Amino acid sequence: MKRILITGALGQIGSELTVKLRDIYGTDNVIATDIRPAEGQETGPFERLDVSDNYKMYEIAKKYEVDTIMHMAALLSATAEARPVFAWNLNMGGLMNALETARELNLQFFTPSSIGAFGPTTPKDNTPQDTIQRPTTMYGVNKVAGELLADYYYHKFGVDTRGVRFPGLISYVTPPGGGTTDYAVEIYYEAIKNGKYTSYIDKGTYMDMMYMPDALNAIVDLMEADPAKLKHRNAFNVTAMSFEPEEIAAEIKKHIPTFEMSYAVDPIRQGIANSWPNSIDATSAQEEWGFKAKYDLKDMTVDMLEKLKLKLV
Ligand code: AKB
Repeated sequence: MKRILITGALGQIGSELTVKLRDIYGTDNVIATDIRPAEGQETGPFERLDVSDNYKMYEIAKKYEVDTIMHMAALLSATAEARPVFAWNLNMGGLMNALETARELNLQFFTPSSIGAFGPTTPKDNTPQDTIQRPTTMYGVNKVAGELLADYYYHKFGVDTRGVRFPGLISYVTPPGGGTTDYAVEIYYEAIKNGKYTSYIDKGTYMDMMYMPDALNAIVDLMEADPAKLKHRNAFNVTAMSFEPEEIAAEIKKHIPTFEMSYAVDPIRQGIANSWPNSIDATSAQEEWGFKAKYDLKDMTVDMLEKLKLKLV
């Protein structure tokens, strides 16, 4: 049985991860924290925590006697590009505090990396697990540094650090904010609400994506995996699908035939997307801890539209 502290628990991943972990390990064994107030959304223990406050993070972890920390609080790629100094301080400072808390209290540790850890000189198709990582965004620089730091804490201090490189995550529960892949979430909301969507990512731009239930299973499976089988630990490539805007629009049209797609490309986010892979290779995750995604674009679209209709209409 685990007892887990989550940072960024009101964010896109954190909000659903909290519910999933409470289902598995029990409500009181999952301590949700966020810089924002929960405002009645709490489904169990909740504490306000700014991840740059190392003392408070340590105190909360100690008070609840957790054995695991899942550090989800971070700025996403587009926001980090707009505020690079703030992004460095928050993403790296928060990560260091979480790693230090894990070291001092001997906690198992998870934090997500991203396809953003790759850059324009990385092989674009079927991007290998171990390859060139020279990202050209602040977010990418943070993610590569984070992968290396987590490896360092494992090798130097024996902290049980684990992580994945998430692709764009799609969910009907909590919308993402400030990411480059967010278009693939917005498109479903707009399809239901207005029957049309203007994409800030251009046609022909392929990026990896995954449906949230698969992302949550990946976190749980990796954290439960036999450590003896893990050769990589930090930042396994994981993916479920790769598509470009025309393909997701075509899939939506199968259910909403009048759906219309147009384009107003945002040069900043398009530039970020152009620097990322078209598709990544998840073989190491499959071999080392049995990663497998259930949802492809077709199944995800059916589920997203069904759930959003209930939520929005
Ligand atoms: C983003 O677009 O910034 C994130 C990511 C792929 O890490 N969704």
